[in-house]
Amino acid sequence: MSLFKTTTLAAALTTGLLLSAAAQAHPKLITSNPADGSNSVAPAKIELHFSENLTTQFSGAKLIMTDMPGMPNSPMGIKATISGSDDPKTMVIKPASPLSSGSYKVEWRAVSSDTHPMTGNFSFKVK
Ligand SMILES: [Cu+2]
Repeated sequence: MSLFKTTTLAAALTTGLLLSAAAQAHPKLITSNPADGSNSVAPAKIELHFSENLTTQFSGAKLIMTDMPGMPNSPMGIKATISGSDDPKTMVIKPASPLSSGSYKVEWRAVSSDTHPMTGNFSFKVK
């Protein structure tokens, strides 16, 4: 009984360690500028700061305008350049032309050294 419990606990600890090691290799979005839920003047660029160094050739993002004044729920892709940065944990989205007033969503895909793609999104508004 007590031996079984010890074994189970050891297995659980090992699994926990493996999971946390894998989780550490998976890029998570820490912050962005503009921030999720923000409402500000049009940014010249959007910066995404991740928890891990990005493998830029497999990472990317889509910028979508989700609402514009008078036209709710009319998603439209926005032309933008996606690139890395001097900081290997940062992804930069540069819209081809200034963002007009409306609501935007960024759908990101981030790949780090272990090649597993992580995805997520956040939204912001431009006044
Ligand atoms: Cu992984």
